[in-house]
Amino acid sequence: MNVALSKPTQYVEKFMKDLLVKNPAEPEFHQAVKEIVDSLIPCFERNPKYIDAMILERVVEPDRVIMFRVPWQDDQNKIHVNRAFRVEFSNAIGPYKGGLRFHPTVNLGILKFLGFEQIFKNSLTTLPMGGGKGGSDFDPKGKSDSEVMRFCQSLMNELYKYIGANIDVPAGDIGVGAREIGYLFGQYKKLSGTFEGVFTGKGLGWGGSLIRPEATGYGTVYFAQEMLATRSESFKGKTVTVSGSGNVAQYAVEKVNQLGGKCITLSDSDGTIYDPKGIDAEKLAFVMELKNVKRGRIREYAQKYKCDFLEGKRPWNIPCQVALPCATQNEIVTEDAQTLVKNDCICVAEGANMPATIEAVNVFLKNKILYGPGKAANAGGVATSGLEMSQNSLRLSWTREEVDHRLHDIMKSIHKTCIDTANEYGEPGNYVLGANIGGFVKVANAIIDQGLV
Ligand code: NDP
Ligand code: 2IT
Repeated sequence: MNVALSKPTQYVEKFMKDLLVKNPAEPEFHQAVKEIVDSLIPCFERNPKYIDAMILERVVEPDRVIMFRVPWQDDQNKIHVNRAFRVEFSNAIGPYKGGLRFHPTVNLGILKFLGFEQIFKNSLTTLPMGGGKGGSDFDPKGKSDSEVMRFCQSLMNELYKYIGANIDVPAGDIGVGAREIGYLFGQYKKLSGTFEGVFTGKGLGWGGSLIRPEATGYGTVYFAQEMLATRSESFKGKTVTVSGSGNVAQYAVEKVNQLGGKCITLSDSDGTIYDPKGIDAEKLAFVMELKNVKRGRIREYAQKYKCDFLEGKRPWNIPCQVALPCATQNEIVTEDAQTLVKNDCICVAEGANMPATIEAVNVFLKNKILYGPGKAANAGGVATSGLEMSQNSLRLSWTREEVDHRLHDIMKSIHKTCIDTANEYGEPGNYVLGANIGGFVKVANAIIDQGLV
């Protein structure tokens, strides 16, 4: 017998159909929107005002998308042209805020997925930040420092018109770290003639915040710690698999080590290293030097520490109790999720943005393992960016302990929002529903309060 669909369900189905027609060829954006709107159905059932005010239709349309050419010259004077974007998605609750990604796969659909997620992630942090994202299909791999500098300067020659401390505040993401932020900020300063908190992730000597480099990885582990505590578990003695070997992965490993867990994998786009003895502090220092200074490949770890390198593979076949995906989107597909569950993994916390496909997420939810979606679990990075903005406004800098304490409190508060919201909607332990409704309501109410703009 066909059960009649309730009005919000029909509304969301129609909404998704229209979104696909209106935004063709943006599969990652479709995926991010679908994940959110499906879990908003119970919220719409209780609050039809959000349907009447057409909040979804308004919030999936970015305030604006800026797309531009970035011409630059390599060290042999050859000319290259890349494409860059800034998606200024929503400033309902604060200035646009979100990272810049430099990776050859970057396109508008990927940046729209990231910008859309960012709106609700930033809302969850409790801090006043809107959502945005940007980046370029530039590939920093194999480029000299001067090539990266010229590229960043050329990009900023256009981007500077659209950003500002109270307008839009970019930061790092894949391929954009301390070096790139330095060059981008320098050119912004040169063009605008102002020294202002227009970027986060700045150098510690020129307005950056202590703990910002660590914040996403630490925050993800703090969030996982809270999830584990709901089942009277902790990191102590746990075996942990981590993907990626960049900023987020490195500091996730550091925090897991501090909490008594053992990380046995790291990866990059070439493959995975599997070190059953664990990546201890000394080995992690080697990874940081390898990745951040020498800009080498993770396979060199396997050569140095005589462990396995799984060419072209991700870490999810290796048994673990906790999995921390910290590389990129859609790196966990259905079979990976099934393998993790089969191997008795009890907790997945996403350091990366949307690392699991919708089908993989459903495997986690169905099997009731602790699953922390990125917009909650990795919000510590942008939350600490928010703390950097506060310090810049105050013209003060807080100590390492102070910032770490605030970060830890924010992660606990995000966890509580997820748990409380999931309970309120009769879905205890469903962090997807908790994060999506928890993040959405504040933004939706702000949009209504501020009128039709
Ligand atoms: P980094 O550039 O420092 O590191 C990225 C890592 O992921 C590298 O090991 C990289 O390997 C790997 N990777 C990137 N793209 C791919 C791909 N297509 N396939 C396989 N491996 C890939 O970036 P971050 O650590 O900053 O970012 C990692 C994730 O965390 C991203 O999803 C990002 O959006 C998210 N995030 C980052 C935050 C931050 O503050 N930095 C905040 C919140 C989320 P390789 O070197 O081979 O490319
Ligand atoms: O995805 C993310 O939250 C980030 N890349 C960090 C954004 C920020 O503004 O710090």
